[in-house]
Amino acid sequence: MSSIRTVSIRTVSIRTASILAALSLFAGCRSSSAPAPSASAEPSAGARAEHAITVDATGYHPAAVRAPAGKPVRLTFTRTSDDGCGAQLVFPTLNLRRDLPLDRQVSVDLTMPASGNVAFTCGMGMMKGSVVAE
Ligand SMILES: [Cu+2]
Repeated sequence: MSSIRTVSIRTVSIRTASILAALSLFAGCRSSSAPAPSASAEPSAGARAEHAITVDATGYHPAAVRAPAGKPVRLTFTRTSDDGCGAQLVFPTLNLRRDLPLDRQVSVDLTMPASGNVAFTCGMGMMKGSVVAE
């Protein structure tokens, strides 16, 4: 009986923490990035390509994803392991760097080039992944 109660309380507090984390992450993005474009700028946001990428001690999964050339794409990274050095995410050609807190989703929006790919790495350039324009 008491163990059941403990489990349910834990579940609720984890959920609350996740929500708070998501809210603070959102607020952090807003304050740290350049002025946000107007909300009406992307009427076709629902059609945007999206990929979820998991980061663990061995690298990015999947390490390569595809996105339509010249179009916006959203990559949502979740780091699931404290081993390895995935805590920082770098897009060298975009001059973009993000922290990846453990077990939290971090989304990166970018626009694909007309051809080629956009590479991303860990903070030290050891683990590598890419988005291939197609
Ligand atoms: Cu590294």
